[in-house]
Amino acid sequence: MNNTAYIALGSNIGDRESYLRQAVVLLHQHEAVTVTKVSSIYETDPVGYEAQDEFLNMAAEIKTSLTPFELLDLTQSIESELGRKRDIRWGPRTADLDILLYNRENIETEQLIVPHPRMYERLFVLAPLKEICPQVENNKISAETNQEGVRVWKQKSGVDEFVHSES
Ligand code: A4P
Ligand code: MG
Repeated sequence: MNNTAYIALGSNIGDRESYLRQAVVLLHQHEAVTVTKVSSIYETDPVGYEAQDEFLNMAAEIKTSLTPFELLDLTQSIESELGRKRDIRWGPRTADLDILLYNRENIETEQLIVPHPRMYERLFVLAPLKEICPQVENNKISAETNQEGVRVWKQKSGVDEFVHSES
């Protein structure tokens, strides 16, 4: 478990908070992953496609012995496990998990790009990430980062609390 990675989580259909919690539980349940920090949950206006509902977004810090590509397999299998419960083709997804950072590695392949290419333009990624990741400083939230459309929806807690809290 000697690698540190940060994952962005987003959901904009169904019980959004429940999907975020389930995704964190599924990450943590993997034998090679420990979730060490979770951010607050933010409610955010959709970026990109306008005709969709508001998102809940958050970030999680993990320790892992998985390689970046193994981690991508895991995040994609969690997305499909949670997505399978709904059947909206082309619709917004129940759970989106993006790998933001993996140690300080730079990876550029067709399958995986780390740091995530659009993270520094997106306040819905940076606001939660900044709470839990010392690498991300305020000065990285640049003039190009749109400051609007991102509000704290539920305050940060510990991982155990986050996973067990029902409300
Ligand atoms: N991929 C490459 N690098 C990575 C990485 N670091 N992490 C590849 C995860 N995947 C990575 O992703 C498409 C492909 O990207 C994968 O097959 C993988 O090999 P996807 O998750 O299947 O598709 P996507 O999420 O629709 O595409 P993308 O480009 O990740 O979309 P975005 O940019 O994440 O946009 N507005 C708000 N407020 N909040 C949101 O969370 N999310 C989106 C999705 C749009 N607007 C939003 C939000
Ligand atoms: Mg994605």
